[in-house]
Amino acid sequence: MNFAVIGHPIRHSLSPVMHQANFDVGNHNHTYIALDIASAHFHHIKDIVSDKQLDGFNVTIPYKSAIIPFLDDIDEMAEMIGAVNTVKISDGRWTGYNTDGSGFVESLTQNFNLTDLTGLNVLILGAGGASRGVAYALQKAGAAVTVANRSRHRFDDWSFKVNNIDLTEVNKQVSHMDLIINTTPLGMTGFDAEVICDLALAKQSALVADIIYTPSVTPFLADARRHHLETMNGLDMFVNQGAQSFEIWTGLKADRHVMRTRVITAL
Ligand code: SKM
Repeated sequence: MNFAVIGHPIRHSLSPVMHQANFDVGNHNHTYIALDIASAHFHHIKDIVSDKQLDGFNVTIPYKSAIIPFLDDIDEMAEMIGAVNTVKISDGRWTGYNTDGSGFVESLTQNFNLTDLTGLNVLILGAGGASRGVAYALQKAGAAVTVANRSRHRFDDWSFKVNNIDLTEVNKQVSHMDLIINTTPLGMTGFDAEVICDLALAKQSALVADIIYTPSVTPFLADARRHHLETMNGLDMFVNQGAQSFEIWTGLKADRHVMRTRVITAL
């Protein structure tokens, strides 16, 4: 089978090496390429995909919403999030899924041993596309989610309800949060390193996550560690979203361990 990741730019993507590692260990003869499509050509997506004879593909920035009008079907989670990162092609029909949020939720079990999220108080910093996926998946799993953003307008086009607050309110809410997640690009290599939440106010049992994995310890996670809080970065979310895509495409279990090791080597 043939797969790809579609985005622009796409050179930085670790999806091809990560998926190849899983194909190798499973003795699969599949291919996985990175396809850079400039926005002026995105409307040719159907022809590009059929030319490459793809059986499925991942979608990354900036096309996670733009792909939706080209789909024949969309899974409930992807529809609510308003973003698709996985497309499965079967008998010519395109079905869209979102594995980013569910990949994040899966990583909570792996890193924090968190299985039952019912009633968990979660604070999410940032209201971009990634935040939407993480917020919806957590809410669906039973967590009580609060999302903080500098501009409240960002919530206008969310298709599900979430408790939303202004960033200036964050420090009043931190003390009763069980899980605090950064989904802003702050702290990513090449971005501002500002920490926008005072973790000195967090309870001692609070878990702190960042969806960034370069650097592996963001200033936010370093701050959490200084306050002796348990932390996790975005590496497992990335691995899990890819593993879940493979599982949607093939119905087979992906080898997360091999995929993770390959990504760490590439980093
Ligand atoms: O959602 C994922 C996407 O499936 C692949 C990706 C990448 O290759 O960098 C990043 C995320 O957007």
